[in-house]
Amino acid sequence: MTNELLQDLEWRGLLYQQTDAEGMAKLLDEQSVSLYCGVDPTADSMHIGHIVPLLTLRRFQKAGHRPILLVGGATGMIGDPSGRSEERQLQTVEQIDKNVQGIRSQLERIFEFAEDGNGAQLVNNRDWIGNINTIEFLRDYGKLINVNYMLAKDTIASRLDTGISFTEFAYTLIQGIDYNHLYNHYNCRIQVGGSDQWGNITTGLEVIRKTHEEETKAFGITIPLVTKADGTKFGKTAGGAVWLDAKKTSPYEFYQFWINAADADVIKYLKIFTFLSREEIEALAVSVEEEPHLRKAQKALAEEMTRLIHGQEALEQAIRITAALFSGDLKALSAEEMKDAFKDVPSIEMAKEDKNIVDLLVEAGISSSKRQAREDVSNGAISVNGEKVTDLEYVVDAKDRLEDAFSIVRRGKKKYHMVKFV
Ligand code: 629
Repeated sequence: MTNELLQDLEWRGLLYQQTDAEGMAKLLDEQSVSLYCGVDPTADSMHIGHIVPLLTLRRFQKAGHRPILLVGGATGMIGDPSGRSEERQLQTVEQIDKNVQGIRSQLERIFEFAEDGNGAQLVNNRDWIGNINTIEFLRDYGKLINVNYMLAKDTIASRLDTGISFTEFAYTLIQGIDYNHLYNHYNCRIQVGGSDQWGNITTGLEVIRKTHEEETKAFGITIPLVTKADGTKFGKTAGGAVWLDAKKTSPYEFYQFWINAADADVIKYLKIFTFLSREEIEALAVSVEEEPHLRKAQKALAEEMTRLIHGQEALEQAIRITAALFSGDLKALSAEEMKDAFKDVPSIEMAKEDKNIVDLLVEAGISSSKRQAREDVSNGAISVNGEKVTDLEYVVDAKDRLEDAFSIVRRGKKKYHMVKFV
């Protein structure tokens, strides 16, 4: 393979299946092309599992090709059965429209859009799928695809035992119509997706082939599933998926997710998710080998990713929270940052009234008895909002209630509690 872009994708481990590797390499050598990837609006935010093919599209864009981002306003009405063992719950149109908005705004942050050159373009398949009526669908498209051909697809075959509705069965054909539409109207030549999309991508190529008399030149590639060395599922934390929406996963949590990557995984993630060069990543690989305690690779990964998704300011905030938690010096943090940093620590509700520190420690269950509480305070083991409290007569009052609602109490080196005043 000589094509530079494809060589880079190969090195990054981003190529899984290809419909025609040679043909695509030749095409990319010859000209700049349009290519697409679709996202269904099943939630109002994407999560990090969605971005691998999208970032791959960005790599194509940096090499001079034109990305088309498709939001599935129509396909989202049905739901892709790929990789699912059960029928999906239909969503309301209102919900889907809301989700389309959310996804669109996230795509706008990852890509640069422009009507000309190789600027990214955003399309919604409801704009064309929504205009096809039932008879047209069955006559113009249904006839192109044999049921046997569809039954042989992994995602459908694997559902035959548990059952699949006609609706979900037909999904792959709708995605196929999309590719054909983009091939005809945008001269789109490549569809990219995760490995679960192989069946849908090849259906599209089938539709294109069958609706054109001349020889067609369209391709499909899939990207491998991101795996973890310890065998657990990538992209999940105790709190669930890692979302791009800052309201669902705060930039600090997002930063923490990446910084916690295992040594055995971090170089692979740098290759898949960042735009750092091969030289930079290889230098970081040496660092993981020779000075793993510095966690340089993890820091680079967390910085690149947080900056990409949330911007420089949010990255700096995440670094500030991380440093404050590490040193125990909370005074540098705003109330907002405190809330974010301590989202997962045990929280206790108490009545909003002024309270002696010893009583508070006992009542909140932070110290096991009054005697213990006195000892803790005298020993200097207790701090409120990062300020050490050694006076047994200290009263926790309005000045200690951040946003008039909570205080962070620390006992010992690392045991944090959030006391919520209600
Ligand atoms: C119409 C819809 C198209 C082309 C694609 C689509 C969406 C596709 C799908 N994709 C997943 C999704 O939306 O369901 N049928 O959640 C998801 N995708 C990103 C990757 C994926 C895939 O957005 O392709 O493999 C996850 O990594 O599951 O004309």
